[in-house]
Amino acid sequence: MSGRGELIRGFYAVIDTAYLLPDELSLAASSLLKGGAQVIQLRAKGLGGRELLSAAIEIRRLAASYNAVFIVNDRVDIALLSGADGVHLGQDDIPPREARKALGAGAIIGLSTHNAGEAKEAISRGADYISFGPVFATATKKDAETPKGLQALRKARGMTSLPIVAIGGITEDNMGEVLASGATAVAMISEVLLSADPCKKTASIISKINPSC
Ligand code: TZP
Ligand code: MG
Repeated sequence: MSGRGELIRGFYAVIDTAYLLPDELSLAASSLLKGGAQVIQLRAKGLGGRELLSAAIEIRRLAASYNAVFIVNDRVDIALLSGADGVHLGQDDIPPREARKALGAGAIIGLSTHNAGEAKEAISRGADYISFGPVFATATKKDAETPKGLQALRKARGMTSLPIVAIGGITEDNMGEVLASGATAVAMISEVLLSADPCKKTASIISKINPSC
């Protein structure tokens, strides 16, 4: 393993147009970064290239100022043009090896997986980390597969040495059992973006993952 995915651990923050308007994206990113997020993904299904690029450039700038990793969901072109640290790809998106040709050897490339077989082949497909899910039921991703559960997460853990970002229905309350089941990081969208104070919510999640004493 190359180790490019080593920075993907703990809390994996996602800024998502499922809950935010385009002009709310950078303020939300700034709240989560202020709360201590060390990894931030921009997930903006359906946003046009022009608006998406402008949000990505702004979030790239914010993430850099907090020394955080910035990942763009789906779009290799937007990752390249915004100077992101990497891209997160679905099973049917541009293959990781092709994405690396565009983004360079140092890019962090994530691949979505949903079962042990996909987790197993992710290294040979050139991924630096995988996501696994949905672990639990989610209302955020309308076309999400049926929930996989913690047993399937443990099985995926046994199939790969890559960092695993667990996603789907994860909350501050259930993240402990998700991490105990082998996840390297937990991604939460609605739990944070729909909370009364996303900055404080992020800080609280992070303090539970990395207790300071
Ligand atoms: N992929 C699998 S589930 C999901 C994605 C993008 C959505 C997770 O959102 P939430 O609100 O944390 O359940
Ligand atoms: Mg995708």
